[in-house]
Amino acid sequence: MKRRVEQRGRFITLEGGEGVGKTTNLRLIGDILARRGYDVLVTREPGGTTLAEEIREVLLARRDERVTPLAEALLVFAARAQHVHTVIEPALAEGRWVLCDRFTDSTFAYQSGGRGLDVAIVEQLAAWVHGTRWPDMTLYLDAPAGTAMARIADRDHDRFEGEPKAFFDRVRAAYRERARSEARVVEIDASRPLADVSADVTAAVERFLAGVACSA
Ligand code: Z5A
Repeated sequence: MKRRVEQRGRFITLEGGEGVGKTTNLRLIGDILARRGYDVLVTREPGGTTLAEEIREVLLARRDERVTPLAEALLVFAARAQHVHTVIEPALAEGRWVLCDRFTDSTFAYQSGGRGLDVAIVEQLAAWVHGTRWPDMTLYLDAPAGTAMARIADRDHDRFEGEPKAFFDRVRAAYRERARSEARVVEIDASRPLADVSADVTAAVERFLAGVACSA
């Protein structure tokens, strides 16, 4: 496959609660882009570098000590600072397309919506860590907490997955609020069968690619 020469890369993120199908659909998008000849980097948050993956383990480990919402947010943004500056920005500068499983919308949803941290603190940290860098498109996969949790019921629960349903209801409400207020966010009903969800994901990516072609 001949590689496309693009003037700049694009940054696409997938968001949503646990088990909604982010990882599954990220693979699908990666395949669509690769077939079109784009040079794709697939990554995730928290994570994407050795240090950031270590911070991820700290964040997800179940522990007796209560982790404050601010400490949690600072850990998330420490991982993000490393990831953005050593992986995401260099890849975009080379014209690569970056597909990322979660980004700062997750922090608004989990640390602010779920934990109750002041939105202004998340906004400040985001401005500090990644400035004006925001995804070009975000696909938000929406499903009621119970639906998605049932899909991952058989695996060991990390510190987040052990939270009560009310926590995930707040996370979902915060996501939906962001989906309404941010033009880059495309909301997809992920409570339906995977084939239907993936068809909508494919259509959204095709629309985005058409827009990129028009602006070239
Ligand atoms: N976190 C945070 O608090 N703040 C932040 O800023 C960031 C993250 C960035 C780890 O994230 C935790 O980090 C996360 C929030 C916190 N908390 N939790 N929990 P993660 O992304 O690694 O965790 P996750 O959301 O739990 O990932 P996941 O379980 O891999 O979910 P997923 O990627 O959305 O789902 P999947 O692996 O693609 O699918 C799960 C299963 O469902 C699988 O068997 C699929 O085949 C199946 N599936 C998928 N779609 C469907 C449909 N439509 N129907 C039926 N079955 C389906």
